[in-house]
Amino acid sequence: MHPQVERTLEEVKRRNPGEPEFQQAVFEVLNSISLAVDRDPSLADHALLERLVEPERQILFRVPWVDDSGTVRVNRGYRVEFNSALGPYKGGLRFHRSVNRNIIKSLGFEQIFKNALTGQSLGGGKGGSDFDPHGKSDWEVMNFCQAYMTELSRHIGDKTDVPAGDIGVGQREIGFLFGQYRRLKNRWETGVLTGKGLDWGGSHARREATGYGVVFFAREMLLKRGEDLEGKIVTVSGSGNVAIYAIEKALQFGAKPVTFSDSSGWVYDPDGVDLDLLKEIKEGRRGRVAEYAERRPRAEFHAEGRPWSVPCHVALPCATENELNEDDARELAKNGCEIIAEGANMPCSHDAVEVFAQSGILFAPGKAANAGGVAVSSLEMEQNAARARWTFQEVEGNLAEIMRDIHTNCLETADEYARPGDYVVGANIRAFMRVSAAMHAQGVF
Ligand code: NDP
Ligand code: 2IT
Repeated sequence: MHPQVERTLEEVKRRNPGEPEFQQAVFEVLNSISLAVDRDPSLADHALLERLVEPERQILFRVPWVDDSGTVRVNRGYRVEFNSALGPYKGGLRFHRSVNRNIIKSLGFEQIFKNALTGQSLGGGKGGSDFDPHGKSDWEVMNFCQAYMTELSRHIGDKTDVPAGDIGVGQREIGFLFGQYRRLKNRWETGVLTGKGLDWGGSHARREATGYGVVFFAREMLLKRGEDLEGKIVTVSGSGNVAIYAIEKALQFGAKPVTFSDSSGWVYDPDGVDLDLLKEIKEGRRGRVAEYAERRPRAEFHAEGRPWSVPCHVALPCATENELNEDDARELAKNGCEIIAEGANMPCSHDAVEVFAQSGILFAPGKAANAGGVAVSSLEMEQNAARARWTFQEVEGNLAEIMRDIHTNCLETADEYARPGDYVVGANIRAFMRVSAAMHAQGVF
């Protein structure tokens, strides 16, 4: 590793103790960037790396709200505005009990590079809260969202920082957040949030974008090997926004998705996922995946373990970080898996990624493979600015092209650095070149 890069990493560890996911995210990126700095040390001039790993701004706030029994509850709210060299801070909001500063910083850091890969004018940020939406009524979720936005509204805006959804934040939450923002500002400023409903500033295909994009990307990987998705067995984890629409697009391409999961366990359906049933349970009723297995003759529900023991050609982890470890990776390799594309952010552990490399499994990191969500968010912002509404086909066509371009750019950059087929190196260096050029051009800040 280049000494300057190594020093930066050491400093990150020293200054961010007890933040393993953030350190992991920085390590993954700097490990690749080191190759570029070896070739051109001036890339690291003016403390560029030290500035890159330090968020421009971190906002931490109290969120008091009242539950259905009249009890006052207190959560923590976060927004990390990491880097705005390429555009307004952009990235999702996560509501999950595991949320803390470490998680939000790691996601915000990843987002800088993901957003750069889309080719659009987007900086990177992330936010959220340790609020747990499971088991809460709609009123409680609304009360919480209103309280959260009351503080967040001071920091965001269509030209400053534009949040969207992530785990635990879907269209219901975006609606409550947007309503409160409007109430506070008295402005129809649709570009302040993305993932909105179609009739109030949303874009066609934003709901589908991340999952569809992951499958477009995985298909590009297969096409490069002279194969296609038709007839391929696909294992998926998660059963939220990303997983459901990855399953939908895989089915449209003639593949056979056979698994999904949630925090209660996972399901294997050897007959292929019945998407209508899955949507009815997860989108319609916010139910548990075990209900699916009760209604399909050959489907199995497993409370323990993970879907990665099921033989497949393509695996799409679409739930959460570090949900696929070294042992899972060995199991996938043993069963002949050819391709892994991350729908979630950082679902594969560092050791798992090493196993993929040793086993010849092609691996696409989330910052490339799941960039379709934020890319369509940017298209939503474009439509908001122009007061326009594009058709589903137009947006989906744009998304397919963006994913194709990201795939080509990753491979081209990997080739330039003599690492053919290494999507991790390709994605990290390609994105870094864009961000670092903008930071150098705009002076020390
Ligand atoms: P959702 O909240 O819609 O769904 C998350 C799914 O993952 C649910 O099935 C949930 O189970 C499961 N899950 C969450 N945490 C855990 C856990 N600790 N253990 C087991 N299962 C878990 O979120 P999304 O689909 O939007 O997000 C999924 C992943 O994709 C995240 O990593 C997110 O950062 C990433 N992503 C999302 C994008 C988007 O546009 N939404 C864009 C790019 C990446 P349960 O139902 O039990 O909670
Ligand atoms: O991780 C992600 O890219 C997202 N949650 C979507 C971000 C966005 O701004 O659309």
